[in-house]
Amino acid sequence: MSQKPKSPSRIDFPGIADDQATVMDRQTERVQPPKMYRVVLLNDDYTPMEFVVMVIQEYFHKDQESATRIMLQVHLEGKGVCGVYTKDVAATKVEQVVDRSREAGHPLQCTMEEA
Ligand code: TYC
Repeated sequence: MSQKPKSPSRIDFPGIADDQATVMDRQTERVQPPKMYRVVLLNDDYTPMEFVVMVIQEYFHKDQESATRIMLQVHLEGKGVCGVYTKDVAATKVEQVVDRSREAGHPLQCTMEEA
């Protein structure tokens, strides 16, 4: 058999005649960039500064200088952004930071907010 293959730009839907088919608007087919989320540390009076710097280095891949700058921003202004990620990645970071802090006996708070 040497049938010409169907054009890839058309799809047959069983039971729907061609003249009843609705074609999606081109724009609605476009993939949207994912929403992004800031992972934020909050200040408290008890978590040691060195622990916060270590957390920022370990989970957000900052060098000592950037980590110290972010920690001081949180300490002086109440909160600071450690990074911006897709939803799942941000949620995982929040969980890891909170778990690590509780294991160490510190009340450090970490949250995410839509960017
Ligand atoms: N304020 C804390 C202290 O004086 C340090 C600290 C910084 C705590 C940042 C939390 O997210 C934080 N030991």
